[in-house]
Amino acid sequence: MTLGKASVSGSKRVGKPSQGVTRENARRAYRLMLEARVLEEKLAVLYRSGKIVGGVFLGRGQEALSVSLGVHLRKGDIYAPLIRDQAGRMAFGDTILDTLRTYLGSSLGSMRGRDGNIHRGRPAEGYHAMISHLGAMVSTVCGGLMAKRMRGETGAVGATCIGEGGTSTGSFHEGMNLAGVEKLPIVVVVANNQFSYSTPNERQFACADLLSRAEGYGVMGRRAVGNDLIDCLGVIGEAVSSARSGEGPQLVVADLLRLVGHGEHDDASYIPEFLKMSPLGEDCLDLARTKMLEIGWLSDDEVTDWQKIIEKEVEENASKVLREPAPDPSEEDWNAFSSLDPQQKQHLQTGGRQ
Ligand SMILES: Cc1ncc(C[n+]2csc(CCOP(=O)(O)OP(=O)(O)O)c2C)c(N)n1
Ligand SMILES: [Mg+2]
Repeated sequence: MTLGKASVSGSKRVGKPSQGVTRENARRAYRLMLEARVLEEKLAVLYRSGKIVGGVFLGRGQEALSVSLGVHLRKGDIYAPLIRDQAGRMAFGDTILDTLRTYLGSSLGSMRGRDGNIHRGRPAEGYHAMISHLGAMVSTVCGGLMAKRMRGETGAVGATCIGEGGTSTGSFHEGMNLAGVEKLPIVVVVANNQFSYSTPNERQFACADLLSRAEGYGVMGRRAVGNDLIDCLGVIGEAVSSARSGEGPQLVVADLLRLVGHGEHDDASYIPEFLKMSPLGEDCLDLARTKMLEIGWLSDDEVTDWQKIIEKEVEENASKVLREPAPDPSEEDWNAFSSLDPQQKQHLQTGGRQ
């Protein structure tokens, strides 16, 4: 299938590793998916026990897609994750410890206890802090890439993920249009989980297929099977390497289902049973494990060991963070940035006076 300026692929690639799918990165991706799943299960427990103030939004069912973008990025790239991207975040270097510190409001975390969940980032490292207003992150990635271009830096890719509902916003359109006009090396992954909170797709957009939007923006469009790790790794790997080699923006659309509510406060009772029972409703972790066992890229013993190691790490970190200090208003400098280098800090404290 051809859309935009390139051919579109959604074919299964099990047993036929393509660029972007190797035993090594599939194993790394699977382990990161497992880490994200176990960590998010703990976050849900902490939320229900009243230890987390604010919303908890999980990526259960979307880990394969999310991690596939994260594992193809490297140092120097820009990554702007969205609410269901714990797996991608971890692939880009986020840690179990810092995630827990952010959710539990520890002053020792990268957000110094000022954010309660998903707006954490390390802008200096290309890890953009999420803006809640949907669609806005396409523009921040475009801005980061334009800055690199103006500084003469080459070889970097910018990437972000968005839900299908977010593609209905004006910001998404403006960002995609800018990316297309400037031929920026950006990869935008649309996680089409069929619902925007409780609004189904037929109330969200009128085009038959979100992928057809790629043509309108003049960018390459690709389709991935959203809950199939091997397919996602292959399709997104190709998208990232096309963007990196100067072929311009890439729009990847992947169908899947979130296997939880919009947030932990939502029971998702509006998702019909037939969708849950359809291939979209299959758990990407189960699918990945079955396929990787089949082709000999994983063993049952390894999965059991990894699970135990991760559970221990999550439990130990949670106990430690629960004992860490909350922010102290009297010690707060109230600067807008979560982390400042010493020079920035001095500049802000002295108002630029030496
Ligand atoms: C511009 C804007 N409108 C509304 C919201 C509130 N909101 C946050 S997430 C969400 C649903 C988003 O749906 P979708 O983009 O499909 O992503 P999903 O939650 O399904 O992963 C809404 C309406 C927002 N953050 N920004
Ligand atoms: Mg959605």
